[in-house]
Amino acid sequence: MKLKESDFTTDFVNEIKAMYAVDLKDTSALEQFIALGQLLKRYNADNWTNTSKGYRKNDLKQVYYFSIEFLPGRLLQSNLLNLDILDTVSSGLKKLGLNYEKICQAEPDPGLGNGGLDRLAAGYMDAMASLGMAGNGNGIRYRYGLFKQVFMNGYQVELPDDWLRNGNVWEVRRENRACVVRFGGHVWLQEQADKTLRPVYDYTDDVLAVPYDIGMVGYHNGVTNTLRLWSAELPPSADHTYYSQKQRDNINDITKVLYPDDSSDEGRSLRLRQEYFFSSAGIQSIVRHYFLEHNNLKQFAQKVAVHINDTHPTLVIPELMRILLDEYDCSWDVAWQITTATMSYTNHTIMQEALESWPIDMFKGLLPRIYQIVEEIDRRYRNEKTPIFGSKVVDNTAPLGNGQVRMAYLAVIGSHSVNGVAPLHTELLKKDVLADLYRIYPEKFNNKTNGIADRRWLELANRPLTKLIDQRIGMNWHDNPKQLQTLTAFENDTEFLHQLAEVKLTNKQRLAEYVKENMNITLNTDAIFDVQIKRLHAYKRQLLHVFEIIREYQDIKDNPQKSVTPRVHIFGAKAAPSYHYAKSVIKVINALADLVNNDQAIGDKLKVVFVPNYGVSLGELIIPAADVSEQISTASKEASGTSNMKLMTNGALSLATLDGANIDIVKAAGSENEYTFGLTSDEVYGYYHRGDYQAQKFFDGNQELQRVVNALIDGTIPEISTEGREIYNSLLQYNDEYFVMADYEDYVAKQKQISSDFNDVKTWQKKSLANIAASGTFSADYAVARYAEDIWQVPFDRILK
Ligand code: 26V
Repeated sequence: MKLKESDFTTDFVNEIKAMYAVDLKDTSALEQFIALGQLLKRYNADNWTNTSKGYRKNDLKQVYYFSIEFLPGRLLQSNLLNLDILDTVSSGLKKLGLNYEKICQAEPDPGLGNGGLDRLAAGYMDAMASLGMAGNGNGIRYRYGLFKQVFMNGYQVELPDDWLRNGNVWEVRRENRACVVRFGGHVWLQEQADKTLRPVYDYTDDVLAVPYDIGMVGYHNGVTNTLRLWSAELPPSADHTYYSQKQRDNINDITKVLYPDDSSDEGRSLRLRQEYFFSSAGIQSIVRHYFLEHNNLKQFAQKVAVHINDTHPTLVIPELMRILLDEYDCSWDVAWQITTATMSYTNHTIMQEALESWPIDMFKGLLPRIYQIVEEIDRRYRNEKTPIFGSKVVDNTAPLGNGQVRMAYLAVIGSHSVNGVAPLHTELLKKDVLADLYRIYPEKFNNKTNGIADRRWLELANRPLTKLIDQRIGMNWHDNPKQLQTLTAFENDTEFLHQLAEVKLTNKQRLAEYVKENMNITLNTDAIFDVQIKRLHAYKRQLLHVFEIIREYQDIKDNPQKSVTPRVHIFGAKAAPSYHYAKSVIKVINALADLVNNDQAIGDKLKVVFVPNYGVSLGELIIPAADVSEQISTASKEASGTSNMKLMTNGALSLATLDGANIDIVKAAGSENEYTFGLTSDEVYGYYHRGDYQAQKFFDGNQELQRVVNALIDGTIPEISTEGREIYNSLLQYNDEYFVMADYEDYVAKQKQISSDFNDVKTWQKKSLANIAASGTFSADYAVARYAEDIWQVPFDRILK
């Protein structure tokens, strides 16, 4: 949009006056942020209305991306960037004597997700709007987001994330679009005059689903799509229904708090209620919207695509069936044809523990009509497939089995497309996790490698690098990130490589200031900033990184005179509150940090920083400052990873196993520009098949490793006797489930190589440049374009080169 700076400052001052009735100088940064958000919403109101009107007028096919979590990050800067008024607004605010940075930081970062599929979903919302695609998000407006992490005596403590305390300036409550979602009660089928059966519901618990819409602003294209988040409320009691306190609590609880990703916990009926709540509300609103422009169901699947982001929204399948059967009198076959043609599903993990299933008794009690429909899906599936594939295969893949409703199987059976998120992951789905279903429906399976919101992670998070790139190759890459590739022309340009190093230093200084201010640790910005930021999980192997730190520590202590390349090891990671092992690793890292950071003999050579409360905003600070990107999961376990892509585009070199999208990163940037190590996925599976992995052997064969592992239990690291022993036992007594011992030697060799290579600044920066240049292919714009073309069949108007 066009905006004159002077118009902006006048508008802003007026907004402040209208909202707070005080002078500008008497407002807080938070108030300034809220006023600015309000003003932007007004500036953008026509775009938002015209976008949805345009979709309706042209009867465009719409995508509805269902995800139980969205992790959008702060929206102020990205809205300013996408509206093309970032410079005008920031300089206008400066003219008014205000601190633009502070205003940005006053925005609460909504933590409405755990970190994997949810950040991906938010990035895809941005990409859909930026491609000019009719894409809508559908999720839950949690009153409390993912817990806030603090450390007390090195232990993780979880505090509530009260992100809505001051309201959410970006949202619009749309009470007139509310709908009722029914739980429990009894359902019976009543014969109608025309002999058809209709379900009748008695004694249901009704919940009102109220949508809150957030505008998803497209990049420089005037498009604003909608992310719709549902909130559970008491239904209006026109008939003076009485609700007990318990009933009120039950309703309010549905959207009260986001579940942390410990989905191995079975039997959480509240989670199942959350899943049906937003699936049902979303599908009801889609059907209602469809019938604004159509008077029969013939075109439904040509006009609507529903995407199931992991299994949590799988109940959209029986819910759409329910509406088509019960409210529109469709035959089963017609309803099933429409439903499967509409639905598509992404799987995000091969971890068995995370494959959702619900005990039938719980499911039936909570969702009696939906259960009847799932039963019928199951019955027809068995009837159709058993003669062809035999009862063993069909038993293993049917929606109902072992007393459970198996969500992933239901999702595959009820969709026309199933995708993994990196080539290796998709192959493993076919060969292992969903192998029997792949035999039955080979045509449904496809890969869609993940992508990241590069405008957020590069243009916004790393302004100095963006400026430098713009100076060299112009701005075309902002629309077509693959054009970053043209940067390779400068791979031998000493001046440019020097400037790249300067940019990195600036970003490291910015991070060092934060760490000094918040953690009182002084960082040496000449050191290698070695970064591992992701959830804490055994398979992600933060422990292997810990081993390297112990090794470096012991090496410096043994050889005080030896010259070393200084290192700063940076961690950011939340552990699920009930994940005992992960919490032990956190304690160990914090104890190790205390030991190392306070040892005079270590000084500047080694520091360990565990930044508490890692999330999108901290990522924006840490990622641009990274030299090394730790992507060290056990091969085959990380479906894709996306921090690997974010770090790559900011010029970090990957230290990586051949897992998930690391494989594709190495391919794109060239293996000479990354550090790969460790068992391959085939080797890991080889151990599984033979059953002959022996951690003890690796331990016995390597004295250095023995010393490192013993540091967990011999008092080297103070105050970890319980946690250290527990981890020690997980390795030697329980045979090291994630092959840490097997990969140790190779990992350490690559770490040593890094320490040596880092000193050759020019060669290092050349490698860094190769990463930046090759990173454009991992932009979410391309990923979403592939979904649009192959799965959703929806048009978009940005031309991608
Ligand atoms: C994993 C596990 C592992 C063990 C115990 C319980 C549990 C619960 C949840 C999960 C992961 C859930 C799905 C998820 O977020 N997957 C992540 O999706 C990202 C986007 O596709 C992908 O980059 C990550 O590799 C993948 O872990």
